[in-house]
Amino acid sequence: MNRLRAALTAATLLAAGGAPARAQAVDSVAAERLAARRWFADAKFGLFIHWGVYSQLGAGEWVMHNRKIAVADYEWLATTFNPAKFDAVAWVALAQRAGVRYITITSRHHDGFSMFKTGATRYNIADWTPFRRDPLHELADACHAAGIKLFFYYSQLDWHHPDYWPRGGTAWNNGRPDQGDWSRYLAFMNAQLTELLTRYGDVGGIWFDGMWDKPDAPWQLDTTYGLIHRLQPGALVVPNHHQRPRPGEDVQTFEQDLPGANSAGFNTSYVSGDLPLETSLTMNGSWGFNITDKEFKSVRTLVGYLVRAAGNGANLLLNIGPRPDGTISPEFTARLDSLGAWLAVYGSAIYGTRRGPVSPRGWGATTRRGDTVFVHVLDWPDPLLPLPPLGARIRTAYVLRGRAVVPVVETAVGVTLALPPASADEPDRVIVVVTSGSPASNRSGR
Ligand code: JFZ
Repeated sequence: MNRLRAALTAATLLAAGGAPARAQAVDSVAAERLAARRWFADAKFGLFIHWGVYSQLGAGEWVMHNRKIAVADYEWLATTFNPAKFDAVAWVALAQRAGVRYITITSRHHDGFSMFKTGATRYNIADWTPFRRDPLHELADACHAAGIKLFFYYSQLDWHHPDYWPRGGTAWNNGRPDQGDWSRYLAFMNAQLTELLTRYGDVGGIWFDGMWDKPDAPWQLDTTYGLIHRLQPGALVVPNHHQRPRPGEDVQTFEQDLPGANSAGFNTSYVSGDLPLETSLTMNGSWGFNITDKEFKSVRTLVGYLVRAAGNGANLLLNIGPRPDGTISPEFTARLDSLGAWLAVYGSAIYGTRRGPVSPRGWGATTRRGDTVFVHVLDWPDPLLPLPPLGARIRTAYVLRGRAVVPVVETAVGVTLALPPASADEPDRVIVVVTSGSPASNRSGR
């Protein structure tokens, strides 16, 4: 039945001169969502925030599982959570300085503790802790004032809720009853998602995680995705399930990997041809605050990830793990400030681009906007850079920083650029190549 429908859609598109690969993007997806997907593909850079009760132990967001903490003990820990220095306006000011277009924050992680005021459980920051405030509400207000979109990370896996039953692959004997009502759990999640999509103004989307704990459970995704799209037609569903995208989903996200690379071992090598893409990345080795993890990536490495993500047509969702008092450690803020300073000069080669005519290489990557191709040279020792044909004649080429003309040799077999000298303060030499027409190898859509 689905296959018949797909075949008919493809046939219609072919008759109309369209490409069958784009069938999913145009197949019954509301105009608001298609526009939101384009906005997302233009955005290119987001800030991921992992913050919760676990931050207090300074050992990452999986500490409840890793240390086999009992539900009752973790519940006590939650009663002491009081991030008195939390300042949503300061967080958003940092995000703005960094040049991110959106923030994705943990509304509820696997520990099951809700970081927002909810009527679905008392186990939430406003009702369970001395803090009493709703930090997500404050963050939503600050984001809206600054023109930054807010996405909510939402865990489908829950190590606390009694109705998360039967339990999944990460379960341990933590004091929960050996019974539960799965349909009640689904109703609980849908009730919370309804709150998140009706009380916080315009939401960028929901970033789902944890389904992989019980991949074959009856998640009833159609119901949940339908609810989201009904409540906010422009909200995107971003699933971190490490599988091929399903109907109702809007973005394919890759964890700790560029699209298709799968060095982490749990991503899929399949890359969607029509959905926008995203790569989530830790700045050190941890998502939640980890007090001993000092393995911070250098600014040069982070610029490289942003550029290679863009060269793959993907956004970079770069993570910070704020401290339990609500402050953000200087290792994070310094790197975000440096990335913002870099984007202030080179942002035109990142924002609003799609992947370029030459797929990412060892030396770097290409992006493009309209007739302009940006050649990002990250690592190349020689004065000349040979490229395959760009698919359109070159009108002019120049160095983005300083605008010096770049000599170009164009032949039938390719293009050679004469590069400016590398310098220690420039992680990415960007050559702006203006062509006389949209390069043939461009894909539209994402
Ligand atoms: C998931 C979360 O578990 C993690 O805490 C963090 O929020 C990250 C962004 O997303 O990470 C995963 C998910 C699945 C696997 C590994 C890490 N897996 O299946 O091996």
